[in-house]
Amino acid sequence: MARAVVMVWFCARSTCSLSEPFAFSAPITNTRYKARFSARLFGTSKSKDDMSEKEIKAVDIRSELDNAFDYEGRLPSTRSISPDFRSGFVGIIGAPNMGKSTLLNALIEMDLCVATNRPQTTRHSILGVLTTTESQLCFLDTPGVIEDPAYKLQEGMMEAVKGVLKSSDIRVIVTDLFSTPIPDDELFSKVQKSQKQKPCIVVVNKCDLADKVNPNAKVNSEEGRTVTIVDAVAKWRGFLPDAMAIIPVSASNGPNDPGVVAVRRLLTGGPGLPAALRDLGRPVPGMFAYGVKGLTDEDAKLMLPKSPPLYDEETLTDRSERYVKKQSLWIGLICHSFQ
Ligand SMILES: Nc1nc2c(ncn2[C@@H]2O[C@H](COP(=O)(O)OP(=O)(O)OP(=O)(O)O)[C@@H](O)[C@H]2O)c(=O)[nH]1
Ligand SMILES: [Mg+2]
Repeated sequence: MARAVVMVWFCARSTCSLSEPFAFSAPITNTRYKARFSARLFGTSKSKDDMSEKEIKAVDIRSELDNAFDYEGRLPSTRSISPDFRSGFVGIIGAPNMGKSTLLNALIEMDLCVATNRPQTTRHSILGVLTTTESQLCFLDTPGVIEDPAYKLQEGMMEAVKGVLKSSDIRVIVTDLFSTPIPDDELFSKVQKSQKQKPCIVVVNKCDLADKVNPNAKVNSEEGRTVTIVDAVAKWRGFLPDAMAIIPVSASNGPNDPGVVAVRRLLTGGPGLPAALRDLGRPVPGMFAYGVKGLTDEDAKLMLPKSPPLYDEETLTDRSERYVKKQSLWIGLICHSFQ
């Protein structure tokens, strides 16, 4: 219905512009053109009695459009929203192959993004929406950050990451048990510099592998690498002292992994964040910022701004149903071929 109204609106616009060409005396900017065009077309200063049938039709279509869409063309929610409702964008950022897409799928409990062991599987940012009764998280999965983009596609991918870094209200930095940031990485230093202004949490992923590596391997390991959860958390606390939390996670265990549950509750502002953190086992030193012993639902709520939902509560992604089906097929094929 909304699409049909838009079509009619465009037709009305083009008919008017063809039949009533403008006689502008001076070159005008696109903005001025639009302002004069819409003033002429919709004639806000005119009463309906002075309008032609075509103008009245245009005004009616415009008010129908205004009623159909909320700000920025998004569909308004039909349910009543509490004034304490929170919503915002959560950027999922990290080096290639850390498990960003696996984490997003686990957080929203949906196979939205393809996750493979091939680095740079994700090529553009993908939106996944999680709506609860009190908040809406708009997750943005991003391509893995690389130091020196070698070709145009990679440059574009890094631009996508920069965009997400800038526009997200919360940053989730995903690393794995073994990795530390690339020294002098431009994007990571941006995160470091703004960690006081923009809430950030670190996910130390692939913790299931902790039992499979020799803890003494760190003695001979190359500089910066960690192999235990304790070391990884301590190291990341050193890089990001103001990070709200550093959570050990095994994203490939799915939506009910205790780490995934803790991250979800932290981002939604509870309920039940302290219990979820307790379920992680004995607190690892450095999980919380210096001097902080634990986090409450109220602490977590401060991360997201108070705002009505940005998307209709039925929205799960900005991708089409066809895209999601294709992803599931891909995931199925990949799992099958590696069995
Ligand atoms: N063992 C283990 N493997 C994981 C975990 N999470 C993800 N993986 C695997 O790590 C690989 C990379 O996962 P992705 O989710 O595609 O990683 P990504 O960060 O999105 O990668 P890019 O999109 O290429 O940047 C896949 O083979 C996943 O199955 C985990 O918790 N444990
Ligand atoms: Mg990915």
